[in-house]
Amino acid sequence: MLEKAEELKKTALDDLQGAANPAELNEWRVKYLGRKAGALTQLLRGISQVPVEERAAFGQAANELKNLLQAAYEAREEELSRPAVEMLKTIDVTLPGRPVSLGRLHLTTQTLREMYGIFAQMGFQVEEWPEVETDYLNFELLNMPPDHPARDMWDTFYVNPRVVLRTHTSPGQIRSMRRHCPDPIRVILPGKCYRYEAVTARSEFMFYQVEGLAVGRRITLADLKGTMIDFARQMFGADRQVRFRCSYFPFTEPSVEVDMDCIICRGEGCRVCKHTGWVEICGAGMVHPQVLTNGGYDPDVYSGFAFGMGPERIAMIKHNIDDIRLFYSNDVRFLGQFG
Ligand code: FA5
Repeated sequence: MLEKAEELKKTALDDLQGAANPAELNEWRVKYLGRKAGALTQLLRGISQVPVEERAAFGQAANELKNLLQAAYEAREEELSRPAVEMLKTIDVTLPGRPVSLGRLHLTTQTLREMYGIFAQMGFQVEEWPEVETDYLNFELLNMPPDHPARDMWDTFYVNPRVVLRTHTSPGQIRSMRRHCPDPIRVILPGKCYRYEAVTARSEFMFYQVEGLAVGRRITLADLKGTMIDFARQMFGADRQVRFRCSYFPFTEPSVEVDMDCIICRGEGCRVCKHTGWVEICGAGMVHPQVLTNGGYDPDVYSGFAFGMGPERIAMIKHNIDDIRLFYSNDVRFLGQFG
């Protein structure tokens, strides 16, 4: 038995040198020092086979072996943890941490959310409609039958002869009216629009619009005016001046363009406002009686106003950005400046 103990000592110590990490060290501990099935325990269980006169010597040898293995185990454990301790000494834990770079919301998203917040205070809810739209809704139900000259106002991407990438969010007016009729409506309809037109500093082929629509009894142009003034003052500052210019859209009557005094030059005239003192913020008007009818509302009972704004243009005015192409060219040096 004493030879067995000697043999165990040798293999255990050899094995211990092979344990190269804490997991292997633990395996070693279980294998040799484990209380239930460890090799040392197995050896001690064999004491009954040792002649009585040799038991005391065997017991003492087994005990010494146990202490030796335990000490060897602890020494190896200390040895293995040393590199980590050494490494810790080379780290200056008093240094400030490296900043984690976080993404941020795109300027268009920020602007849209700001607009939603302002219109929500006025009772407008957000509703979204498809970007791929039928020609019927994009044009026909908005008073532009095939070959109507006003279609030229929107250079169109056709998916097929009956389906277009919507050129504006105005078809959402019909969709919302048909959804809510005969209830009163106060909604904003944001989304992407597409136009087959040359990309310039002011125009993209893909851009956002926020359509607004209010339908009910006794809604007048004064309501539209109040809504636009309130929006301009909340978005750009309390002293903003707003003016309405006559315009033409086939789906509104009367139609207007809404301008705001230039926030850069305060009406004096500068490059941003092309020296007019005013910048356009949207197209708008009273919903045409035929469009109300197409949406299911009786124009003798109901009236409504609608507007269509470009959030990129709103952001350009607000942040003095002179080129819309910066929005979607994915240059983080530009995008990182906002928010
Ligand atoms: C329209 O699209 C009308 N549907 C607006 C409307 C709605 C009128 C409801 C009456 C009632 P317009 O083409 O002017 O109108 O576009 C509206 C706004 O979209 C513009 O003022 C501008 O801010 C934005 N916009 C238009 N084209 C572009 C473009 N290519 N790039 C960026 N923004 C654009």
